[in-house]
Amino acid sequence: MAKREILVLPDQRLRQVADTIPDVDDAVKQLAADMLETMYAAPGIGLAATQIGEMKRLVVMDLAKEGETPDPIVMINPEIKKYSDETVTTEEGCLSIPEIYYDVERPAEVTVEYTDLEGKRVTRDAKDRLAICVQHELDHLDGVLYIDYLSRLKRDRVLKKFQKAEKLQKKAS
Ligand code: K1U
Ligand code: ZN
Repeated sequence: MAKREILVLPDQRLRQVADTIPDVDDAVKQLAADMLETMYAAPGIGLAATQIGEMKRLVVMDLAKEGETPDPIVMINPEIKKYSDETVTTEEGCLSIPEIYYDVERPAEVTVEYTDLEGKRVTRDAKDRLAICVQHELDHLDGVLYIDYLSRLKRDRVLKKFQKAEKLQKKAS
């Protein structure tokens, strides 16, 4: 396994749409293992392949709380099949937009279909934090970030902050 670098805003690779994975081969299994290691090290509760510059439709998650047994979830070619009408507003963060948190309103429950590491197509109903994390991670695969759901004012403020940080970093190196 290997820890990978997480891309940070304004990296434009975060805006690319990921490609479907044709087969669950050893390279996909290795990528999933690297992503889990990267997510646990961050630490985070989810990670999409696009966040490490791999334009593949693969996400990992672990919603187990501190002290609980780890519960890694790997979703290959995930698709949300059903959204609840009921919505919920929760605070979201993103490993590609560090140290920023905003409230986002999303459907409270979703049904997600995905291929697991054994190559089996699985259907899972998600609610609570898992439902929010699934939506956040699947958005990444389509180049969508949670700040896209904020007002233009808030989104532009976040973008400017990271553009400025990138400029300063380039100047220093
Ligand atoms: O996709 C990502 O950038 C990961 C992101 C997932 C996420 C967080 C909140 C709502 C929806 C999706 C994170 O994991 S941010 C870090 C975080 O939430 C966390 C970190 C350590 C312990 C508990 C939570
Ligand atoms: Zn994110």
